[in-house]
This record gives sequence, structure tokens and C-alpha cells, in this order.
Amino acid sequence: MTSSTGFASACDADYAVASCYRSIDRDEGMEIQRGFFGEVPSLPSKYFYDRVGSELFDAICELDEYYPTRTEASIMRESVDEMVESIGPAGRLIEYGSGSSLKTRLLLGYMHADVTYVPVDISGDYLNQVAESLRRDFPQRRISPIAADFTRPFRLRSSTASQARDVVYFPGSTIGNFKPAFAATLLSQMRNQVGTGGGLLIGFDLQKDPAVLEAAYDDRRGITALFNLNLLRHLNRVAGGDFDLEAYRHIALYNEQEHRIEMHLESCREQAVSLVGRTRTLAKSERILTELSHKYTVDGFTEMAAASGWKREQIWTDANEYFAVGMFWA
Ligand code: AVJ
Repeated sequence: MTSSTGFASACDADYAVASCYRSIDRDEGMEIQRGFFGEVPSLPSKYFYDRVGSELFDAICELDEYYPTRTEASIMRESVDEMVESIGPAGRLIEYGSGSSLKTRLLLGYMHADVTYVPVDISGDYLNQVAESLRRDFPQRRISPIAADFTRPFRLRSSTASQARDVVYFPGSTIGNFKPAFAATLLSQMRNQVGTGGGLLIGFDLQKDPAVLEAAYDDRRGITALFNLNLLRHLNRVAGGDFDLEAYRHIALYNEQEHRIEMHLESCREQAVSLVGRTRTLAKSERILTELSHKYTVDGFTEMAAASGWKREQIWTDANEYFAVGMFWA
């Protein structure tokens, strides 16, 4: 099977190999090509989350420097009553990028019994593993996972609960990984998914001392560096890459203009790299952008949400104003 892009022909063998993993489709191949073979090479951060990457991220959440997860969890513990009160006897709680659903367990324990939990995650096998453990721990709760890439429109199963409202749950400041334009698109997609009267419970990281931010994305133990490098191992497996992980160095810098952390992998020497059937040369010290993590102000985020049709109901923050969780209605 040959195609104009040369993608299929070069990767048939890899594609066959990849099929025993979660194989990438043609669009994903094109997306990877556009990024990596662009002027400034970049790679989609969604490829952080294969099984190894998901487990490395769980380890990151335990790090002293990485404050977002524990800070958000403290806000949830503090205000879960108000949050579930606000959600009410909604039909479904739809979590985008659910991962380990660790943070969600608090909500699942307090929410109205009739609420169905719909975890959505790109890592299918990890998702089903987590869903099984949730069913064991919450036997009364309906749990209906969807393996999907939430950055692309996906269909929800038709809802049995007629009157009930749907609420999207998007914790962890994952919204920050998207440039403002795409973040606005995603917020609109969520709004269209739940419809008028639907809700959004979202966690977003707040602007703060750049030294605190850079430490959070470049921890002393080097776990974030492993998480970043694992992206290359995953792409070697599913997209015909031949990255030599020893030949890259992890970099995390705070961009004051754009109010965001930028993670890169820096090439330690001049080297040729093949990926999705094409090859490019990386110069010594040339950087591949692997993740953006935007940081917000409460008012700035409220404005962005309003532009996508969301009305702010309530914002909860921690005492240091490091992190915020917001409830919005469509
Ligand atoms: C899970 C995407 C929110 O951007 O803070 C953690 C991922 N990257 N350390 C973030 C991440 C580096 C994290 N999100």
C-alpha cells in the first residue's frame, strides 16, 4: 500500500508491528509529520501517555516540586460538598483524559448516586484497568469508560437519564497544554457536548514565581526527564521512529510573555532521525518542543471560558493561590 506522503510505504512493517499496540492512524501520522518536520520541530504531547508514560506521570504527581496535583486535591477535599451540590443529580460526569482517576475518587464518593461516571482516555488498556478497580470500589456507581482522543470530537453514548444534566470534568490543568486558540475550541466542544444547562468543573494552574514553575517541570530526581524521554520510546514503537534516547537532554523553561512552561528535548549531537517514513537532521543543541503548560489568572481564565459560552458559577483556590478549580454553566 503506497501513498503520496510515503508514510504508508515506509511504515508498513512498523505499521504491522504498531498494530499490536494502539496503532496510529493516517491523520495521527500526518499530525506527527507536520510537527516534527516543521521549521521548529515539535512532537504531540499526547504520546506521553502510553502505559509507561502514564505510570511515570503518576510518579511525577508524588514529587515535592510538582505541586499541582496535591494542591488541586486539597482544594477538592476542602470544597467537595459545594462541588457535588453544584453538580446535583446530574446524568453523567464526563472526565476528559481521566488517567488514573485518582482525583475523581473523591467526587465518586460524594456525588449523587444516580450520576454515571464516563472516563475518557487515549490509553485504552490503562483506562479499562482503572475502570475495573473503580467498579470494585464503587459497586453502586454506573461506570462507562470511552477510549478516545478527547482532542478530537468523539461521540457519547445516548443518555438514558432524560432530565439530568451532563457535567464535563477536566482536572489537572490539562487545558494548559493547549495554545489559547485550541483551548477555546476544546471548551466550545465541551459546551456543545453537554448542551444548554450542562456544566464544566475544571482545574487550572495559576501564574506564580517562575522558579517554582521550572522546578515543578524539572525535578531533582529526573522523573520528568524520564517522562519526556519516554515520548521518544513510544514514537519509536508506534510511528516508525529511530530516536536514540541517550542523545537527548530534558529542558523546561518558563516563557514570561506567553505565561507558560515549555518542555523540550535538546539534541546532544548532530544526528539524522527517521519518523513516520521521513528523515530529518537535528543539529547539536537543536530543540524539539514536547509540551506547553499555560498558567492563568482567575479573571483571564473566566474570560477565555466566557468566550466559549461558559458562565462562571464559582471558583475555589488554595490559600497560596497556586491552583484553581472552577464551576461553569452553559
Ligand atoms: C497532566 C498535562 C497537566 O502539564 O502539568 C507534568 C503534565 N508535564 N509534568 C502538566 C506534566 C510535566 C501535566 N498535565
